[in-house]
Amino acid sequence: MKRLLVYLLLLAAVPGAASVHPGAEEFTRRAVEEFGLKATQVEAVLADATYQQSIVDAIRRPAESKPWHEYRPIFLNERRIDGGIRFWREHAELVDAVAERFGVEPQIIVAIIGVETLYGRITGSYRVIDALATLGFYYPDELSRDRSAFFAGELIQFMLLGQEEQLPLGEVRGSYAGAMGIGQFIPSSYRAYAVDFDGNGRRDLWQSLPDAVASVANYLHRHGWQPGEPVGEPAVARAGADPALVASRNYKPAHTLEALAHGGYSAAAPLEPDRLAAVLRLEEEDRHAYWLTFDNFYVITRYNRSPLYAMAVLQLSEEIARRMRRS
Ligand SMILES: [Ca+2]
Repeated sequence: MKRLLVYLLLLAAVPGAASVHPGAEEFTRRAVEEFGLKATQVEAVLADATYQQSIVDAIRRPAESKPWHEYRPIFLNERRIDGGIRFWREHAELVDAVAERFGVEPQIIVAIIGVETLYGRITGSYRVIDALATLGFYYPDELSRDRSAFFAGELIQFMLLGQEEQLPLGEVRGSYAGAMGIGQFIPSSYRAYAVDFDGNGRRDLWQSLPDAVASVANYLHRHGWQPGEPVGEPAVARAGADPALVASRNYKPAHTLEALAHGGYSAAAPLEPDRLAAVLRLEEEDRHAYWLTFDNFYVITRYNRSPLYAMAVLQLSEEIARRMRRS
């Protein structure tokens, strides 16, 4: 007991108590040397950040690991479709102004906000410092890819963002992965792509709908969105179609439609044979469904790398737009 007390006293005497998280010392050195943060500030954030088992549990079972036929109904349902129509109508002036200004179809902007947060209703209840520290310092070993460095980097970005936007870091809330606000921006994206659209001098992705909606559109615009260009088209795979042409992980279009048709995949819609596309294969209950996806689809995967996510955005946007035209 006495030995423990001495140890605790020693620990308290060590400046910064860098042992709060495994690797915290190296993290702090990097934050200070490479990013110019103050050591005392970094240490205060690390001391405040708390490991959360529920965050580790959540990263172990992301929705994106489901097959398409289970993933689709999470986003393609009446609640989310109706919600999108209501959101668009209620904020039509803003949505249309942003669509025009950034050159992104309004239904795509609405659908992303719908998939991310049910139109701003669910923006996440984890403290962002807990989310990023838990995944940055305690990323579960058994997952195929170790993304701890990514999340530790985002924690540094979050501290920089806090300085720039005067955020009370310990109070900011977001998803289990540290995504924030109506459009769920991770800190590096917030810093790089968030815009102040209401002109009050701050980029506020929680309280300012103009900032949040414009930031989603700006993100897509800056990643190369081309208005009026196709996103994806249902395709038919003939018997013996080349499975090596099916994309995995990277949906950057790499083959011409002509080459894909030669390999067994063709779209029902008439499109230029030299247009580049990727082949997406989706797991339906009893078969595979195929799509040809284009550059704009790839841009949506820059928002969230899962092709299921991008397909949900595409289908939700089309359904919302279809019903808006009808009404
Ligand atoms: Ca603003």
